[in-house]
Amino acid sequence: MSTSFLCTRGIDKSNPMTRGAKSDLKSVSVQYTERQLRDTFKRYDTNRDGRLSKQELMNAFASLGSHLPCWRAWRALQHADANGDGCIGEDEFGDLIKYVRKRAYTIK
Ligand SMILES: [Ca+2]
Ligand SMILES: [Ca+2]
Repeated sequence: MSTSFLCTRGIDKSNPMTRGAKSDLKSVSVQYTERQLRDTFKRYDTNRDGRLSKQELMNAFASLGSHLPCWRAWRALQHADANGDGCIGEDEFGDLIKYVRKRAYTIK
């Protein structure tokens, strides 16, 4: 746990993770912080089993404004479901959030 959660307000303009990715958005927009994304996805664990199913992921992505929540949920599972049970468990949650952060959803 070396990640600092301090100073996460505002837009991270020097994000080294966005190599090659065009992210110059025309309008002023604010990206979700990691904290906000975690809260959002946790909220969509509607059956409270501590894991996010594909359906729950879809609902979460839809709430983030994804145009293709079904496809996005599938991609997120491909990326973060390390043990292949079709859900995002607590161990895999960090990878899920990293994946979502790269998509750079913005608060509307
Ligand atoms: Ca669940
Ligand atoms: Ca899993």
